[in-house]
Amino acid sequence: MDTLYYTVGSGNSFKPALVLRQTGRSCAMRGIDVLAGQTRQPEFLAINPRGQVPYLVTAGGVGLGESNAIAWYLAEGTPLMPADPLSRAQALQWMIFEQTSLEPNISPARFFIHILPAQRAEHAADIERWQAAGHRALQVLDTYLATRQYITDQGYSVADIAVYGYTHLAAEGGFELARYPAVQRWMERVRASANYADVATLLPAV
Ligand SMILES: N[C@@H](CCC(=O)N[C@@H](CS)C(=O)NCC(=O)O)C(=O)O
Repeated sequence: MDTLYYTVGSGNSFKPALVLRQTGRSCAMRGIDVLAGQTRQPEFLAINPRGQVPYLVTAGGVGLGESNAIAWYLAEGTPLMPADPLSRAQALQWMIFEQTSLEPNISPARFFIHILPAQRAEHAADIERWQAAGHRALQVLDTYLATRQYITDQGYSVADIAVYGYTHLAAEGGFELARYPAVQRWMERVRASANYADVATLLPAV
């Protein structure tokens, strides 16, 4: 059986976990305590030398990192994977946008506001910068979603899950999502998808 290493509360770990849930694939789940430094310990570095979660080890012993790559792999051959070449390319386009414009801004702002608030003051300038860049990315997403239901032309897919991963946690990073009505309507559609479950349910505390 595959094994997914995850950490509690993480938008990145949430993505493959939701794909697993919505495809019904079975997978062993192993919680790693990032705040306690477990990703930097020799036991975990022997599994993933990059020291990050999520990380998938397949039943055949092959390791796979990067949340969107793991989600993509798990979605292959299921209704969550767009079938036609253009929709697959659209999915990749927005999954790369997620990793380059949304996640790098929403995730650290959320980390120092919501997860480690004791360090918020010393990162105030960074938080301001992350929020400004994150808002620009959310505006791009809102404009895109204003005229469509889902990320690709083929309906709900792995790309929606990837983009939703941190977008739906953005309020915890100080982002006012009321500014993005199309994003809000799309998030409602994601939450209404079959077998949806939230972060707390999918990523139990270690
Ligand atoms: N681009 C990576 C980012 C993964 C990442 O930043 N993981 C964090 C938790 S959300 C982590 O493992 N941090 C622990 C560390 O860097 O030691 C992905 O999408 O999977």
